[in-house]
Amino acid sequence: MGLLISKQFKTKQARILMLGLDAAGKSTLLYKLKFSDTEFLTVSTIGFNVEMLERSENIVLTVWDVGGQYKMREFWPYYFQDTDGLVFVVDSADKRRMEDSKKEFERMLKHECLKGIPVVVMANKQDINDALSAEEITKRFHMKRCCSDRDWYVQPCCAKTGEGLSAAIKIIISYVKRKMNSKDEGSRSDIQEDRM
Ligand SMILES: Nc1nc2c(ncn2[C@@H]2O[C@H](COP(=O)(O)OP(=O)(O)OP(=O)(O)O)[C@@H](O)[C@H]2O)c(=O)[nH]1
Ligand SMILES: [Mg+2]
Repeated sequence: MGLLISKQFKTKQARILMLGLDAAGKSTLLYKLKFSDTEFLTVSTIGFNVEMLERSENIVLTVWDVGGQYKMREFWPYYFQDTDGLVFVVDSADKRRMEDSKKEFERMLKHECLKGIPVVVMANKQDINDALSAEEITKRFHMKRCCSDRDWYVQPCCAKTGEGLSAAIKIIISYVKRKMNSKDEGSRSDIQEDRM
């Protein structure tokens, strides 16, 4: 019984994959969450950054921030395996590349490894005057249609000031926990069926 209880409350590890076009604000967002600082960031990411975040008592997030430059995108699938949650960052003020961003988003979701994996889209750079709203990005990305097989949310944010980031992390944690719990229940019922 003691063993059962301690297993149930054991800290979980979740792998979060953060993608989006170059200059969307992924690294800014990661370092704002990790260090509350973004001033030292000056270059585009070649390869990836990875940081561990502890935002909840019983879950630790390992966040992978992979470079979004055109040449880097062909390597994105190498990071897909064992992903528990997706964060897709959009520069809401970059209307010229909104369609590119949507195409990369759709391509990512279609990948077998990411089937059913929850996603939070970060409608970043809301501090810029004519940035598209989260509602507008929800429409342009056809979220209801292309995410019908998973939990999803579009969070307005500003990675520079940190506004909206904690809310997004709370949402991704709740989705990831729900997915993990449903997997646990699935495997428990498999064991029961095997026994019968
Ligand atoms: N105004 C504004 N600028 C932002 C915001 N977030 C990021 N930026 C700026 O956008 C630029 C690109 O940010 P990065 O975090 O390097 O973008 P990235 O998505 O990591 O880009 P890659 O590494 O090339 O994939 C930087 O100049 C940031 O200061 C924001 O919320 N508002
Ligand atoms: Mg970066």
